[in-house]
Amino acid sequence: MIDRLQELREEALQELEKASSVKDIDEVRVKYLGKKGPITEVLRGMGKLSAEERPKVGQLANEVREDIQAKVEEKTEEMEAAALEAQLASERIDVTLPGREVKRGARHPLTAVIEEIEDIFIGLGFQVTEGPEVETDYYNFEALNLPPDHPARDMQDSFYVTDDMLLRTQTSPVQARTMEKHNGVGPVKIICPGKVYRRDDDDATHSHQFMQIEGLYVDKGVRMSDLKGILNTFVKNYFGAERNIRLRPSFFPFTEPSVEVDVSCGICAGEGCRVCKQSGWIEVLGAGMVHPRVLEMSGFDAKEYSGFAFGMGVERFALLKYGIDDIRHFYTNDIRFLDQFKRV
Ligand code: 2U9
Repeated sequence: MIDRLQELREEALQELEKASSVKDIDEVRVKYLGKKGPITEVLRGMGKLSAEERPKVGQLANEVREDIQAKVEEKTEEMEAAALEAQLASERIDVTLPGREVKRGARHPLTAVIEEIEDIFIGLGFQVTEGPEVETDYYNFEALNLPPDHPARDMQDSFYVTDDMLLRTQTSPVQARTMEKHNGVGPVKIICPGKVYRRDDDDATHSHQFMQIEGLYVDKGVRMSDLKGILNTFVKNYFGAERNIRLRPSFFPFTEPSVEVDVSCGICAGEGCRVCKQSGWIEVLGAGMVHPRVLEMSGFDAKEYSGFAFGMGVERFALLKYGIDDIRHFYTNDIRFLDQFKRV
């Protein structure tokens, strides 16, 4: 029995030495020290021994158990320490490495320009209003005093969806709808930014889809001088305090009188250069006093109320501010172009 116990100890210790995982170790422990294991079996046979041999075998059996148990613990600790070492090594952070760049997006330049213009007009008491891009013929043309035979209503110039519906050619229908909702009661003081569509061949200065911002102020006693004051303040805020405006007579079906608004050239300060084609002025806006017929059609009494309206192309404002030479850059989404607006 003594030989058998010593053999078992040798075997167990050898197997533990070979064990390569905590699971292996546990299997060896169960195999030798478990209730059905060989050592327990040896102890069960001790009844057959003489009184002299029994304590010796019992003592040795305890020693063997303790030796195996000690080795199990030693190996387990070793394994756990090695596993921890491996984990620490794999998770090591090199704090001296340079940081990874966080990719940052940028507002699209047209969005940046729209938001800047909105902020200026909000500061002047206007509210931002939006409306549908697919419009009825009524709101897009008729309510704006564009007679049925007006060239702008030509199928060749607009994108018609049905006989009566089209992609809006200007944001003016939003103003007409807003006036209608006011039921003839002022004030209406809004700006309407958004996409508009016209059948055009795309080139450096034209696009079949572009952005407009239009404004409308209707109340009792609104005058041309109010229009001039608001546009002067707006232009100085957007382009710079040193810039001036001038108004030239023009014609639009929805305003009477109508004007074209120029801003003094920022390159030559009015002296004349290539940018302003030697004139010292750059055309930036159309505007005028809302035609009485337009007021009436949207439910306002033109004897009581008057108003001014204006319109501008957002791309043009962006081109002028950032010195961009081709409107198509705004729509081709070349990342090298867009990246330049990260700080805008
Ligand atoms: C209502 C009444 C009047 C809006 C106006 C202009 C003049 C104008 C152009 C500028 C460049 C369009 O983008 S562009 O091609 N716009 O010249 N727009 S007055 O007048 C309105 C609008 C709505 C109810």
